[in-house]
Order: sequence, then structure tokens, then C-alpha cells
Amino acid sequence: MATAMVIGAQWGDEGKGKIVDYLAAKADVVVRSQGGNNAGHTVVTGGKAYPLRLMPSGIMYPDTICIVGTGVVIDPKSLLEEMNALKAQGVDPSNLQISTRAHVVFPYHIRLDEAEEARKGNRKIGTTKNGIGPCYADKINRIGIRICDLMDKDVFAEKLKYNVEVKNMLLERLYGVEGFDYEQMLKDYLGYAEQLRPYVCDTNHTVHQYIEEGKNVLFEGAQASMLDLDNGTYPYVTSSHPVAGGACVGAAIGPHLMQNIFGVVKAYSTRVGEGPFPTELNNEIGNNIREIAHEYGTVTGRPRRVGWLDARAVRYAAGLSSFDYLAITRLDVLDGMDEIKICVGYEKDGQPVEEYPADLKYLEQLTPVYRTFKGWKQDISGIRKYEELPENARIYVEAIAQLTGVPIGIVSVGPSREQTIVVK
Ligand code: 2SA
Ligand code: MG
Repeated sequence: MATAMVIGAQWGDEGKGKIVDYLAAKADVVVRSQGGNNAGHTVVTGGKAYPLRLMPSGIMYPDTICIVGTGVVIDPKSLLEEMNALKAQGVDPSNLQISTRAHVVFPYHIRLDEAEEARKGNRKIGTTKNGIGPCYADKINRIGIRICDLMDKDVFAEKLKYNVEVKNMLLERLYGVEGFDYEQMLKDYLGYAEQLRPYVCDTNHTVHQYIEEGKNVLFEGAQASMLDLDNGTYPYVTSSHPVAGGACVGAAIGPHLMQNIFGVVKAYSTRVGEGPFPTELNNEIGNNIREIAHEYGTVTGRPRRVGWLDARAVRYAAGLSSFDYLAITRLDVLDGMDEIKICVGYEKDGQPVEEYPADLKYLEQLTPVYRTFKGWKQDISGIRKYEELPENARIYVEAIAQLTGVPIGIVSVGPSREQTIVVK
């Protein structure tokens, strides 16, 4: 048996979907363990682009079992739309398994997410407004509704009634926005329930069974380390744990089964939403990278903030998940640059800062320290062997390994499966 895991090492959109799709070629099972349809991956294969949100990236392989695990929050309407879109493109979702323990996202979660962001004004988090935070809040508060509840009409009707009542009070009295009609929601969700029922099972059981059978299991992280609820730049984080430990809980396995943990690092940084971003480039260089790389949110279409690679943040992320390898993505985006910078650490009043600060006010006062690298000024998108990369590109990649203390496993030079260089 072998397992592998793919974790975002920055603020998201590192190209995890591409790396998962590549590694999934050897996997029998792919498991999503946290997040929801706030994730957005694009898998490019056979010249076609497939946007994925809740669906594990292994779905592109006809025989791969794809599990939406216990730690995921599921918006059934969104999942069904995604399944139908895949079917329309000729992708068969019949190998999908949905955890009985996963929590369900409701329209009141989405409206609460929107209302809370609006109320915060310029203190907003910049969420994807998919109701992710409010759904996880209900789970923590032990009033959430799980997939197994949705599968039982009577249990579901009772739980939904309670939740709609409470949420309507909140929406109408606190936020001054419209609430929801219970009967309509009940009807809609019972309809979704019947469409999802064939895929629902106890995935904790099936995951354990597959591991016992010696199958290769790939764990697919969504969002990223710096957005981790506990260890990221709180409160500008998501409401789940996109780190290796989070995947243990969300996929229901113990830590010693986690092998081959890949931290995915984009060759520069992006962040979507608010929150600190020490290496942000609010200038021509940042704008150029955004346009060359089309750095716009796949879920919301928001322009992503762009900056130099922050090796300090990646080193912190490496510690959070004990990365075995890095997968460097989008190296080709930097092809035209004369020089490229990497942030090697932060300073305060000329003194190096050792820890990654929790206090955002303090973090804002720090100055990134940069090392400058010469560009390679060459199209690398057709290169398939590490030794054939231009020397300056190899120097850049090796510096990332040295600065983060993690060896390089994969270098990606383009969106398609073929544009992948295996280093180890
Ligand atoms: P949420 O919606 O509660 O999870 O938002 C909280 C913060 O987490 C960030 N977040 C993300 N950051 C990058 N990519 C994400 N997925 C989409 C994508 C984003 C999009 O792949 O492009 O389309 O805009 C993602 N999901 C959550 C979010 O920006 C908040 O900072
Ligand atoms: Mg994304």
C-alpha cells in the first residue's frame, strides 16, 4: 500500500488540481477531506479544461474511486451541477462516494456568509460566499445537518425545521435580510437527496477497507496551509484545516499512513481575498504576472493578488504538514522575466524574525528580505527533463528547496498532464 497527499503550501491556487491529476494516474482511490465548493481546480487533459470544485480531481480517470470524505462540507445543488456538467463533457461520475458524515451546506449558510461579510465592511475576510464558514460553525456548534440526516426524511425534516427557524431569526432580526421558507427548502433538499443517494456510503469504512486491501490512496487537499483555521493568518483564513493533520481527521485515517506528502508551491505567490501578503506586488510586475498567468479566481472570478515567492511562508507551511517533497508549479509563467525575487525571511528594525507571527498587526510591520535571481528568458513549456531546464531556472528551483528545507519532487511547466517534470 502507498499513500500520497497533496497540500497547498501558500494561499491557494498553487495548481494542486494539476498535481493531483498527475499523481492520480497511479492511485486507485482519491479522497477529498476538507473544504467545499469554495475550492476551484482546473484539470486540463486531452486539450480540454475541466473545472472542478467538490469533485476529487481523480474523477478524470475512469477506474479511480473518488471519495468526498467526512471533513468536507457539501452543497448538494452545487455538487449535482458539477456532476451534470462532467456528464455533459463525457466524464462518468459513477465511481464517486459521498460520506454519510459530511455536513450539508444550505442556502441560509450562503446568505449568512454574505450578510456577515457585508456587515464587516472593510474588515471583511473576502470569503468565496459559498456558506463554508457558517456551515462549519454549525458543525462545531453541533447543530449541523449531515448527509446521513439528509438520507432520512423524518430526521432531516425535524433538523431542518429547527435550523431554518433559528437562521431566519438571525437573518431577519440581526442582519435585516430575508429568511427562508422551510417547506420549499425541505422539498428542494429531499429532491437532491434522491439524486445523491446512489453515491452515499460510509466512506470511513471504505477508506479503511481500501487501505487494508493495499490500494494506492491519494489525499487531495483544498485551499492551502496559510489559510488553515488554526495556523494560517487568522481571521483571514478558511474554516477548515488544509494541512496534513486535517486530512487525517477529514479522511478518517491515522498519521502514520500519510506518506509522500507533497507541498504544492507556485513559482510566485497569489492570494485571493483579504489578509496579510508580505510579498505583494502592487505594480507593473504583479499586473504582468496576473495577465500572463490569468490569475483570476476560478470560483468567483476575482483578480488574485500577486507577489514574489515567499519562501518564509512556505518553510512555515512545510513545518505544519511535514512535507516530504515540493511540487513547483507554473515555473513557465516566469519565462520572460529579467530578474526574479524570493523572500527568504522577514525583518523587524533590521533584526531577523524567527517565528511566523500570529499577530497580524506585527506581521504588517515586518519587512521581507529578498534574494534576487537572474531570469532564464526562454520558453520552458516544452521541456520534459529536469537537466534540460535552463541553468538559471534550476538555480531558482534549487534555491526554493534550500530555503524551505524540502526536496523538489515535481516541476510543472504548463497546465497539461504532459508538462510535468519528475525530479526525484
Ligand atoms: P471561504 O469562502 O470562507 O473559504 O473564504 C475564506 C478565505 O479563504 C480563501 N479561499 C480561497 N483562496 C484561494 N482559492 C480558493 N478557491 C477559489 C479558486 C477562489 C475564487 O480556486 O480560485 O474563485 O475566488 C479559495 N477558497 C477559499 C478566501 O479567498 C478567503 O480569503
Ligand atoms: Mg483554486
